[in-house]
Amino acid sequence: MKVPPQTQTSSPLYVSRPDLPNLEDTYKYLEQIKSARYLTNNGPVLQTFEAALRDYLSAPHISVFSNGTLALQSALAGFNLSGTVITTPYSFVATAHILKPLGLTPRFVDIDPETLCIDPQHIEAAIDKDVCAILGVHVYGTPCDVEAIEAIAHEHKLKVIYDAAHAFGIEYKGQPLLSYGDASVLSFHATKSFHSVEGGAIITPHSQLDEWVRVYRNFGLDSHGSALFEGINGKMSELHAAIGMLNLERFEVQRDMRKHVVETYKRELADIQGIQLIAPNSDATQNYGYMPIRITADYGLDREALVHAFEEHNIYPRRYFYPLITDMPAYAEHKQLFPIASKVADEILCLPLFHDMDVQEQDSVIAVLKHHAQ
Ligand code: T4K
Repeated sequence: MKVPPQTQTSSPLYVSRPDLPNLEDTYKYLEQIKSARYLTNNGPVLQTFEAALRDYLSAPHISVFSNGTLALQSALAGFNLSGTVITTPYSFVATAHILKPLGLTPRFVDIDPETLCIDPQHIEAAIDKDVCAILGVHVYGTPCDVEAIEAIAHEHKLKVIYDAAHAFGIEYKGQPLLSYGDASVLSFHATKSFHSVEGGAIITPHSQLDEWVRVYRNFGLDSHGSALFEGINGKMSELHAAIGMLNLERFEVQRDMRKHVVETYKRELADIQGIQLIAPNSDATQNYGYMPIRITADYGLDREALVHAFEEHNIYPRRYFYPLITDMPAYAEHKQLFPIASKVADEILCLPLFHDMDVQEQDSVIAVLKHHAQ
């Protein structure tokens, strides 16, 4: 199949195309912030945003941060852990990066070939006396095997923290996925299905953790301005909170628009030899934040050649997550073979996906994939 000339998109087609809320609505918030003369440090918009998220996510406790990485680091800091944390090599580097500054050592284990999340059997095999916690990632919003992880953690008295950067609004067996574990951490980065430009949040059932991270995110200061411990600056500004508020109102509409794009991809790609779709978990809802596919040996090109072919058409899908964290120079001492994760990392490609992707843009992506099929 020839790629017709109109499939060359005029402007670059990236994996995501973040969008701001309606400027008039944004302006109203800006006026409110301007007249309050309160720009950051747990201001009124931030407090409204936290309350709105608490309701929307049915979260027992939620604390909003300036980004997901600091939120994740703060959640682990709050448990005062020491030793080794079992985690996955198949994630964005931030998942592992937060450990060393806390004096924790990662122990990476392989993933499940279906969910692409950390495999409980490998967790179990990796437990020794040094292990204090399990750090799972709900990759692309697909739940980890939360029941098996809970059972392992219970048996070995381990904390469970979920990097839920991709899991905004997901329900699992009718419950919020974020209700599993000792804490779950969201990212509100601009490229996420729900965003506040930059931002993140910790959801936890533990009121003590919530109280502690609120102090931690503000330099560890008490109400008299004296530091109780060495905290950080993890505060979200009023402007970011305002964007978050407005995006929360638009989340479901945009999610349904992304669902339509994903369903079109799935329909069009289902019969292409060598393209493998990632099956969703039938017990979970989806937020359609990513459109991952696997380019297997039966396809006409290998994944790297396909990326180049896309680039010739001004299309930039992303290899989330390649290389594996353990194959990066920063983690050289943890390098080892993870048969499943390595294979997935070599085959994965996340296609452009955003709520207002137009038909022609999506057709151009599909045409490239069809053109290079065997
Ligand atoms: N845990 C997991 C599992 C994560 O995926 C992430 C973040 C975190 C933790 C940490 O959360 P945060 O601290 O970030 O809140 C992006 C994001 O920066 C990162 O947030 C995200 N995961 C990761 C999966 O993707 P990059 O390096 O791929 O971003 P970048 O700048 O290359 O953007 C991707 C594409 O999107 C670009 O090709 C262009 C387009 N784009 C991007 C931005 C920011 C735009 O068109 N406009 C924009 O404003 O990491």
